[in-house]
Amino acid sequence: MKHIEKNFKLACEQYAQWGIDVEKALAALATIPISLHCWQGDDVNGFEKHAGGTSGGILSTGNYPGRARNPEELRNDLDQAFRLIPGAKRLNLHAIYLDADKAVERNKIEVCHFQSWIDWAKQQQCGLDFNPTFFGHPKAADNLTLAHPDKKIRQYWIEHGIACRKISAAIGKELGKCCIMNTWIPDGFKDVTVDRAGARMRLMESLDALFAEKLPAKYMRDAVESKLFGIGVESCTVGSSEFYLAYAVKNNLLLCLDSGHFHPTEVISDKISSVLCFLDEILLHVSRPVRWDSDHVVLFDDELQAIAAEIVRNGARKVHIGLDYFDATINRLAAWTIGTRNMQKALLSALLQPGKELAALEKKFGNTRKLALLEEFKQLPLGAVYDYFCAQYNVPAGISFMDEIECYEKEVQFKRR
Ligand code: RNT
Ligand code: ZN
Repeated sequence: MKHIEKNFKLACEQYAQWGIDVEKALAALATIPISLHCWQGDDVNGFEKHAGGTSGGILSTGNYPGRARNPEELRNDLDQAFRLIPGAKRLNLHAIYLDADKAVERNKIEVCHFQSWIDWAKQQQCGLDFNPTFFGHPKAADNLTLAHPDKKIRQYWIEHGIACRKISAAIGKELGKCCIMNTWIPDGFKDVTVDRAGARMRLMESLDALFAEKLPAKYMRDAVESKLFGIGVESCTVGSSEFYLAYAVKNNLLLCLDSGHFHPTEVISDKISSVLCFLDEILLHVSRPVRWDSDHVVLFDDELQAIAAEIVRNGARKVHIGLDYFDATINRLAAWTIGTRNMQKALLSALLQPGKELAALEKKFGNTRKLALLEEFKQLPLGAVYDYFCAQYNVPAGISFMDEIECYEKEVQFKRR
């Protein structure tokens, strides 16, 4: 504790030499919530009483012991993760994480099936986000849902989407915190596809029906998420980037940019400022692709720092930050903790940059000094400031969160086998 304060003071002095107010940066960081994705805790299985599991082109690999098997275990794990992550947090739920004692058809789910999550969120004083689940279901077996050629199947999934929007609005109302609902569907084709236009027109019609009812923006907002390809849908993804970009702009929805859903050298950090020219708000799924959309735990790497810098430069309130990865080869709680803390460190690093000075240099073609300054800031003591942020929230600083995780897995998670 003592050394954290000592290092923090030294760090403040170093940043002050560049005119940076560290306290101000920390106060700003504290207001930026990060939405933790519930699905890291159980490898995207969910708690439906019938079938379930992933499919739909996404895949969680690994068999690290201790996966949460029911809502209560998942909430216990989240409680523990929340104790290890400072700052503002939200929880992102998927429809398959319902808490019901019997099987409920997906087009029949209601807010009562999520009451235990709402109660938990109240306890945590955090907001909830929501996702309809269009995968892991017999009616999604063809990897086609809202774009399915069979009208009855399309109708089933439209009804699921509508049910989820109502749930999202009810959640937002009850918590007094707006709930972002993100729609991602797996729809696509494995091989040479001839009627791409037909599939996309069907998707557009289904979405129009799904989003037809206006719901109060105060309680819920809709986002749509594109994708490049998935396992088994390598040749055509109906909800492509161009499709959803146009659909979001036309219908004034949020666009969700997932960092794993683009060509390997294409980055979402460059897209943020482009889409914000046309949309008021966007949603991010911060993930890490390794060779493909592999959903690895988010690292403190160049792209994460670039994403965070763009969020800070474009106004943090316009960008909702969600995480989206699932790694079952390591402790799942550590996966949440490491990824979320990395996101915060990247935001903090951006908040501690001399933004105005850098922009001014760029404007007058002072590119050499700009580059030198950006590189200089890489060696300022960011870690000392982040440790202090943890201490402010009474959260373990540095690597010490791992001691708690190792203790928790021994006492709780490993006993689940
Ligand atoms: C899939 C999308 C989607 C899912 C979650 C579980 O490629 O990224 O966001 O990961 O809805
Ligand atoms: Zn995603």
